[in-house]
Amino acid sequence: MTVSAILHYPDATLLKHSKPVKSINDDIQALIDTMFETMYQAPGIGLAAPQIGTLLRVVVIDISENKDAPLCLINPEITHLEGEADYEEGCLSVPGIYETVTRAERVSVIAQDRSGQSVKLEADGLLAICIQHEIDHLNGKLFVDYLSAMKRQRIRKKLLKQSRQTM
Ligand code: GNR
Ligand code: NI
Repeated sequence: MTVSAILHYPDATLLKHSKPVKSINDDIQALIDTMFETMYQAPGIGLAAPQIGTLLRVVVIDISENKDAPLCLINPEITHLEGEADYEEGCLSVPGIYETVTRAERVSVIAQDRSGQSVKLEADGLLAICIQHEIDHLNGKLFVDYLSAMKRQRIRKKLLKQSRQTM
């Protein structure tokens, strides 16, 4: 069992685009295990590989109360977006900051699961929000990118100050 350190905004790795997974080998299985461990320990409802410094298109999610519904999406792609929903979001890479973001209310997603099977998923509510948040991470985008430049700058300064204090 391995838990990784989670990178914090404005770490440059979080702004990079992740590469598709070509083959779901033992290294990818180990990455997925580490991602679940790291997410559950944090605790969070989702985690994308770039948050632990791996620029690959792998996402783990568990929005269940009892943390017994693990969902792993490899190379996820949104095929349909519908409606609009506001939700107060947080991010393990932007600790202590919560702001309202508007996203699609419903999404359809295609991906591979950890056994390499193609899966199609339709989601609404918190799961739809979380899927969009995690796929943004794979594209180097964070929820703070939806906020005003002024708010983002304030958050950036606050987190830079925090990281200096913990060095
Ligand atoms: O744990 C998390 N909670 C959360 C709450 C509202 C909207 C999105 C999220 S995802 C976040 C974990 C995380 O940072 N995933 O990338
Ligand atoms: Ni996040």
